[in-house]
Amino acid sequence: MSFKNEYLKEVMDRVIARNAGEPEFHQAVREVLESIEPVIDAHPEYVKMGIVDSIVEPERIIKFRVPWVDDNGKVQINRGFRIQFNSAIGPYKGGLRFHPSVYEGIIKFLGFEQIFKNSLTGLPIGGGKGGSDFDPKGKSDMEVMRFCQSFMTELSKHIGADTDVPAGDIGVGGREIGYMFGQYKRLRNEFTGVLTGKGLTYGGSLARTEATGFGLCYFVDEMLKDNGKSFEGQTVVISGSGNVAIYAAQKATELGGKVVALSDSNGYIYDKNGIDLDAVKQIKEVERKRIKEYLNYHKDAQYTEGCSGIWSIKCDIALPCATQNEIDEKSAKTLVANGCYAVGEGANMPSTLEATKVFLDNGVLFAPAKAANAGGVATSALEMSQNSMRYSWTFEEVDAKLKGIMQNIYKNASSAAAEYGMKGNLVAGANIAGFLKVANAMLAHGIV
Ligand code: NDP
Ligand code: 2IT
Repeated sequence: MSFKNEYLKEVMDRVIARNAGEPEFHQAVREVLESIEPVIDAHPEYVKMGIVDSIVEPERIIKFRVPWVDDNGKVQINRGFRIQFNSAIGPYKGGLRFHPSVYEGIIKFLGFEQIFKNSLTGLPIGGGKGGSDFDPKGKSDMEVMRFCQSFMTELSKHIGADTDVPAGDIGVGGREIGYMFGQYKRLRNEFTGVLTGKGLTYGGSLARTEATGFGLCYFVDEMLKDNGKSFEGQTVVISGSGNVAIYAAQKATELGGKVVALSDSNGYIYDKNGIDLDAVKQIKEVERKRIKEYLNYHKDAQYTEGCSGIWSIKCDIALPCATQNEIDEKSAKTLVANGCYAVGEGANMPSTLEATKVFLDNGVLFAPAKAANAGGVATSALEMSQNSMRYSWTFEEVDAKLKGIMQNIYKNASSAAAEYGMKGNLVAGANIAGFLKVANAMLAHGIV
């Protein structure tokens, strides 16, 4: 796709030249810049003050060596990253990803997305992201602990409850957050809300574990209702079987949907009777095993190797909750051909630009990641509030706030789309609504 606005085209070209070899970052920037074209046309002050040039350039990139000793006494070296992308509306906020595919371009794309997502929550949080190419799979608890301690030894110099507050993402859950929090507390001799997603015994928020998946379903439910539909009686396919996928499956089921498939990076399971989530939680959360083990619980379910085949299962609603670019143009066309009429993105950027176009061109109700998965970080911000107050809300209180936030994001994204002449296009609406708040804060701060 090309830009009609010459200035945006120049910004895009500069981003590609300056961030060579980082296609995921280019993709994330392209989607936002295309969406905000009518805003830029209408607001010359953003161009004059260099707002778009600034917003695509991280405020700070921290990159460091992470040495640790494995169970055989051998020294291992990984790379650590924290990208503090934008602090116009609050302290940097965003997760840490531990996965072998992590490199600077992945963290940059995630950090960039986080700016707009966090803005959409309506809460005072800026955008950041971090992680490492460390692979927690197959490591012992003690190896994971030593890695997390080493990672935090460096990261602790750059974060703080009012500066930058990391959380989880792929490969980083309660266990990792606990080890990192323990190390931060020891190094700094302070007990503050420097990380979110903490355990409930040491400052975590009720409903944070469930928040991204629940929030995704609250958002999709809102979108369905606005179009005269609901989850009731619908067949739902969900990719992934991690934190986001499990709680999306739980809420989709509570709302009356039938979830028939889940996956991991090896393959996917199909259970025509509806997935047994207790079995999945036992396999994934307790035993940390592969989704294939589901067959030991349900002999009549089917397992297929390879993850992209999951999109060939006939469904009404698809919720990609694994990773970036997991739905390409071909998978999108298959979903549409099989009658899928709604897609809610739980993962970050799970649809390629081409796949997104297929959904939008075919009138699929499409809930884009920035808006639809913002419930996780929103609840992280609620955890920060509770930590500041030294107080905890009940599960019901946090869940009700989360639901209200997701309904508000839907309202704001759909009205921004309508205001700029793209009614029903939530990709454009979310990007525009997220951008405006940050851009106006940046204007107010002057050139900084
Ligand atoms: P988890 O680590 O808990 O689970 C990730 C799941 O996705 C696993 O089933 C994993 O399979 C699968 N997966 C990961 N990478 C790949 C890959 N390259 N190919 C195929 N499958 C893959 O992570 P989360 O559930 O927390 O995160 C899932 C997505 O949601 C990510 O895109 C994340 O950025 C996004 N997200 C997470 C939020 C949160 O609060 N946790 C908030 C908002 C978005 P396997 O076990 O085989 O690796
Ligand atoms: O992508 C995301 O929004 C997250 N991984 C959650 C970030 C957070 O700070 O809770």
